[in-house]
Amino acid sequence: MYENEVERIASKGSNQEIYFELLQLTKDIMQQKGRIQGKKKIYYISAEFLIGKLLSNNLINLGIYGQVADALKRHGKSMAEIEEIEKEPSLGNGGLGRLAACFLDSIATLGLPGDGIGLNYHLGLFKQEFDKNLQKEVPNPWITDKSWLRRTDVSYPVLLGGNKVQSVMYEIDVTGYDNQCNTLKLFDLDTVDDSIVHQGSIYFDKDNVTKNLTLFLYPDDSDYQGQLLRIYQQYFMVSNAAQLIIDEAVAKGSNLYDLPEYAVIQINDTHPTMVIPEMIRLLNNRGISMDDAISIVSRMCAYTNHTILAEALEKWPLWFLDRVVPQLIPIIKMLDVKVKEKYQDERVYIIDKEERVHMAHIDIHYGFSVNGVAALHTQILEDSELKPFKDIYPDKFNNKTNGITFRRWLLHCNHELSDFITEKIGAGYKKDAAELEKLAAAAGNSSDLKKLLDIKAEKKAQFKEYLLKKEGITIRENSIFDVQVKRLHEYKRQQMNALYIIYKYMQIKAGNKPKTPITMIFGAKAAPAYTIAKDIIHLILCLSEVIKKDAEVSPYLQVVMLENYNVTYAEKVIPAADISEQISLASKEASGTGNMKFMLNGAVTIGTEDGANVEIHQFVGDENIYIFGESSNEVIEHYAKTDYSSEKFYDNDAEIAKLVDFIISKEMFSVGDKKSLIRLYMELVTKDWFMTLLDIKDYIKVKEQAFADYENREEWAKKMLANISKAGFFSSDRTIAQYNQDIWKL
Ligand code: 26Q
Repeated sequence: MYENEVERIASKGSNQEIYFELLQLTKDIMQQKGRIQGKKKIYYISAEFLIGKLLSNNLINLGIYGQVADALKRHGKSMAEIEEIEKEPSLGNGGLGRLAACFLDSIATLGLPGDGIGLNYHLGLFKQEFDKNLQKEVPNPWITDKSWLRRTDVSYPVLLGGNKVQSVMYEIDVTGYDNQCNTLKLFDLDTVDDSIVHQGSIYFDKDNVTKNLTLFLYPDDSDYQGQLLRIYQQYFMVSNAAQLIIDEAVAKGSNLYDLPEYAVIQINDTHPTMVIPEMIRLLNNRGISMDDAISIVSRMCAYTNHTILAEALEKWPLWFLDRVVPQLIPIIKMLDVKVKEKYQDERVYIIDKEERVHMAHIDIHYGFSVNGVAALHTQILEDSELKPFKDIYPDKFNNKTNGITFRRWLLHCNHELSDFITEKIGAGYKKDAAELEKLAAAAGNSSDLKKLLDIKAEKKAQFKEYLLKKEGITIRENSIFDVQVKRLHEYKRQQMNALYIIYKYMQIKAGNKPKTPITMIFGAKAAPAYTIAKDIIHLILCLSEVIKKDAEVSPYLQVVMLENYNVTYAEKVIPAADISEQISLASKEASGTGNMKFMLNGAVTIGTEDGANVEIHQFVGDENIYIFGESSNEVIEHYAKTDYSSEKFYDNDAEIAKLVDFIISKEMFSVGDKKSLIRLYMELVTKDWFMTLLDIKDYIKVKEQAFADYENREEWAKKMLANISKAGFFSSDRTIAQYNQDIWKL
């Protein structure tokens, strides 16, 4: 099928032309494929869908990637060049948004009727540029004339602060792997004015909501600036969602009382929580009593929690909500009164003493399911963070360990490895990831292990080329690639990795040279208002420069901070990694999903017992992972007793002090901003909220062990193999099958 068409397109002159014709062809094929049908449908509502570029992914899922790639090759082109034309839609911050995108792929692949509902941000997450070793944020538009978006004539009235606006719905088709299509529905307003965003700045008039509602995606820390607009966005998203869900159910024959037989809503963190009062309000407007409306909605909504950081749990002041969504206030107050009538425990109230609305509490009381995203995370929710709720509703709580789509994170980004796996165990693992287990037995001999190392070497060489072309940076392809890529956050502890670099620098200076040179690779965006996170980026960039300029050290150690790390960059760097850094303070990383992507691509993890690392550890066993640091229980106890003092570690341990002092050394001041370096130094010595100094020594120890082990190439290849063959559990197909089995019941 499509041979002639593909051939015609591949023979076009410019990459531009080829890309846009392939885009159109792919869209046409998806349109013809037909929708996944069924009485009951899952609506995955999320403020973020970090979908990444779609061309290759869609071609793979449609089963014509190979055909297109071959045709291009015959005409002297490569898929990689064509992909360069596509702009990445960065409609998410990080893990939560990327998870939503992986889930859409798996929902369609499993043939389940399910759509994503979100917002059509005109600018994705800011584009990061480095200037004088500092992060700068630049606007990041992604919508071009021809794109994956399809404008529909679906439109709903939404009340925004007393004014009625009319929405417009766009769609992006989501094709399952070897299956039919679902859609991602993104709502927007025609009145939004892109010209408000001036080049070089992301500041704009925050008051004119109809002009800027969907202009940009909020960064994941809230600087309490422009929060009203964030609430407007959330309400706009869920009001559209609720109207769409009701319309679709009614069209299928629902009398509204039986709505839960037609629709189930997964609430992705608390960002879409207002769908609960909004849905109640809409049903009530259609003549259904309040009590019936509450009962109907409560049987439709399920909530996923993605964080235990208290400061990240959404609590909006009541007067704030009153300004933006006055129509919801009576309903929220009524929901709160019902809770207060039943339970005398302040910790479970929706509206607290200070008149703040706890969004998660609405979800837990008025939804039928609450899940965490990794075993440890769910355990912590049940035992401490949400314990009062667990006591009231023991049966609502459940765990759904995150997963990733193997189509993007193996077949697409590492076809060398997936071809090798197919050769060894057949193609069954592409639809049933559990089959990857077979690889351990099928590929254990020396020549197979050698092949694994060769594939890794090939991916490292490819990445070296990419980096050179993209950023003009040259790295040694024979060095160890040690990679930490994720959002910049103190709890993820990039600063601890930086302290290790200082340690290694000093070691090399003292004559202890590593056998194999080391390349430390970072990629991370810091939220624009998160000062310490930006200071950490500055620290890493300064270290990179100091080391580069030092002729004694630079042959053995190189530090690279990738500019504008995003999904596209992840697809290039993860397959090239030898070592995966997953070093969050135990108890703080809900799950992590990068950890799974690295594992699947044969990197070995250095990590704490946190999030899904715990499960990765259980699967691969002690020999195939490097675990260090205090346990989550110990950490939780430190917080409870407030007995951790970084100052003590600093004062009592000269080796630690030496590392930290280097941040404010004359070497660093010669390339960096004194104020920023001193601020970070002070933070580490006097606060260190995420306990870097607690774990640093243990971290250095296991890292040294990992680098020593790397020298025995065959033994290392066995670790790689163990990681790949145990990765099957972390397929999002498994995760989604469990969501469906336990929660959605489609
Ligand atoms: C909230 C209010 C105002 C503005 C922004 C936000 C906001 C936006 C995004 C708060 C949080 C986020 C993103 C959170 C996130 O990505 N969490 C990650 O979710 C992953 C998927 O479950 C987990 O693997 C990670 O451990 C978790 O950190």
